[in-house]
Amino acid sequence: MGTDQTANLDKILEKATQEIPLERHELMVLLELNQEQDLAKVFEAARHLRTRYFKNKIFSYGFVYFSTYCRNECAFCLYRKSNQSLERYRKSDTEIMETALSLVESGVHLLDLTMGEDPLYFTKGFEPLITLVEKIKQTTKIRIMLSAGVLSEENLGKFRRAGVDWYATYQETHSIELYDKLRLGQSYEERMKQKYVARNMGFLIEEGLLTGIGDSKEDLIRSLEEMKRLEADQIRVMSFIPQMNTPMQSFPSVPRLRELLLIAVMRLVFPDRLIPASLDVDGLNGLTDRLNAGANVVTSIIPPQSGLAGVSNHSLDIDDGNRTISRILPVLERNGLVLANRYEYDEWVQRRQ
Ligand code: SAM
Ligand code: MD0
Ligand code: SF4
Repeated sequence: MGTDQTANLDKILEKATQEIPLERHELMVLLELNQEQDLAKVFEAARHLRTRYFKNKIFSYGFVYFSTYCRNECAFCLYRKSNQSLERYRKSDTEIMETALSLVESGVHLLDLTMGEDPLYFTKGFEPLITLVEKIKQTTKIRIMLSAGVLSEENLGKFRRAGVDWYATYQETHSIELYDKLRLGQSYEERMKQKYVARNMGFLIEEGLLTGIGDSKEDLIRSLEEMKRLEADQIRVMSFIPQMNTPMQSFPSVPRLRELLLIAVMRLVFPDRLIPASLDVDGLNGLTDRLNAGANVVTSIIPPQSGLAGVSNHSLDIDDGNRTISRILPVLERNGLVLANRYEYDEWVQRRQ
């Protein structure tokens, strides 16, 4: 970078630090960075903003992928319907409850109840799941996120009344053209609309991106604008991990720095929001980099030997216990961070509701 460009980057970061909204051309400058010393400056500014809103406190989410059956054909996903090369599971109510209790006991702040768009629920109804969610809520009082795909307004309402706090459905991209190549046969509009419907019902909303799936810098800027319009409470980006026996199994990969830079840019644009560092992408080894980039929630905590899978990495770090609170604590400590208590997380959610 020449002197002028360095001065320009410093100016952009100063503006972000003062929380003056960045313009498109400024976001473009950030997204084009690839030199280590420039990235280090962006990460530092991101951490500075995180500290302003969250001090050194980090939140943590338990992940319960209770059914890997799915009626959809997402080109990037291992669990797409036509992939017959994997054994699927659907956990019983008792198993889900046991997992929920053990995660809460271990100290997570929220349970993320996730499934593929399991045809069983979509044809026979969500009543059993709604009853179970109600029971988990009453027993543990934990915050709950539902990641079950695109639900009808009626079902969303029932889950909200049963005590679900968050609704998560990631658009992956806000380029409609690219979306159509990724979420094959699924309506862009409908998926987007349900997030607004859910928000109006009082859910907190998580929006998410996949990077390394053919997304351009312009697409990413559009995504940031859509996230702003949606007023998403939690925003994420994950690197695409190629999956065997899927249409994108040989898709060329992009360097991890792209995800890290995006985490940092998200923090600059949305300083007071929650931004995950997912253990699902690079396991425990990838946690420090994501925290350094400005993330403030560790997601995809999974109890070992529970027979539960991840998504982008279906088994990495699970059975050896690396996706647990006790293993993340030393990593937080090494980075000058601590785990928040449940009360602090509840307070944050309450303020946004
Ligand atoms: N079935 C629900 C849905 O699609 O909204 C919820 C679970 S889905 C498996 C959760 C997210 O996992 C997807 O939205 C996508 O962002 C992510 N994911 C799926 N396959 C992935 C892959 N190969 N690499 C990285 N992330 C992936
Ligand atoms: C995670 N593997 O948090 C989970 C998943 C779905 N709401 C979340 C992608 O990384
Ligand atoms: Fe199904 Fe979700 Fe995977 Fe798409 S991303 S195939 S909806 S589990």
